[in-house]
Amino acid sequence: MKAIYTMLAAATMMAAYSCSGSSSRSAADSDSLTAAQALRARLDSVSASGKIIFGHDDDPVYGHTWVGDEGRSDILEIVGDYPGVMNWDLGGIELGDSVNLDSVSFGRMRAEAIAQDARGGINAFSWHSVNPVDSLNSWACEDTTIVAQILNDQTVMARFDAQVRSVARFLNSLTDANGKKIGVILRPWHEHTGSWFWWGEKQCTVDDYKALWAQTRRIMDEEGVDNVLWAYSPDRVTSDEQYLERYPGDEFVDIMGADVYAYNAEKGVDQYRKAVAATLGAASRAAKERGKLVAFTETGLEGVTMPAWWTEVLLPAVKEWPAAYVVVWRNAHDKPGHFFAPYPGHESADNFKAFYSDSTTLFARELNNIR
Ligand code: BMA
Repeated sequence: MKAIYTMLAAATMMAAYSCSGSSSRSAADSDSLTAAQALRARLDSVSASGKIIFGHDDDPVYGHTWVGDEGRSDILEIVGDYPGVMNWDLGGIELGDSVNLDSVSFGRMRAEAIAQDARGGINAFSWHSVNPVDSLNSWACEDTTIVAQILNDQTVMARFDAQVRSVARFLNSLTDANGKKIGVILRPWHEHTGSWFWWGEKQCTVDDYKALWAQTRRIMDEEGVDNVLWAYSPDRVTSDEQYLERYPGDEFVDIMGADVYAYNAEKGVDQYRKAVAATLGAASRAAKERGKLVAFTETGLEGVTMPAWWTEVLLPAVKEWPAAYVVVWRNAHDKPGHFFAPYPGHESADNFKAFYSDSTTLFARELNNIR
């Protein structure tokens, strides 16, 4: 499989390099690209334009006060447009469940991801997977041997293999109206610079973390997954060295991401700005050296408790640290204070309209014109 993987990597690199010379490709050109390469070319065009795509987790499947309706979205109801990126979480697919850890059915997720692609939007996937040792959830991190067991214990490796294959099957099933696979972003083993997941910093060694990526990729390649851009996304770091300490390697990663949350409103803004500068700054520098994309893979202020957060905090941050897209986390319907985007009537909704109108931000409608 090494050979296939190397060929894929080389093809991706070629697409990346040829795209950097011209910011857009003709439709005829894009027919010869894999779905992943076409998505890479689009994101390169976005980056070259200096704009940033706004994204929201689980956007059209539930909002602050509703769940399961069709054709709804808290963002749509405020600005009349869908987010350009939708994030989805695959946690639970490895158990064979029909719904994910937040009760979103995988059938609906597939349909919404395909609809998002059809409207010109982009889909990203995270994976809060259970561990393959005792099936405890991602946050159960007392056992610091899980990753080592995946790599060294045949039985655990076989279970892990099956888990990754379940993700591969889902990603391979994302096809458009012509039966062609759609290009998506996958962001496995995220926030590994923290220690709150079983793949976290205190839960595995540097080498084992890198090997986890290599195993994941090997299995996905075996399954023929060729429609994925891979995103690496440390949580906040304080140095470029820390950002790259567990970087699995250029052959495994297309997007240098950063997950940085704001912890409270006014008081925490300075600290947030510094954390964004350190982490997204590290991502930018690493991406520039390696010819990769940059993305602000997760951010937000829980409860958006600062009415002008969008134009006074997030917008300046992404203008200072350009990235292809920025994703805010979900608007939970069953946890009243757990939301990261506004909803109609929320005190930051008007400010979000100004964020939407800013020439820097891209939502689905405008993104549809960037091909
Ligand atoms: C976390 C929280 C949880 C959720 C998980 C996966 O950040 O939002 O409530 O289950 O993400 O989406």
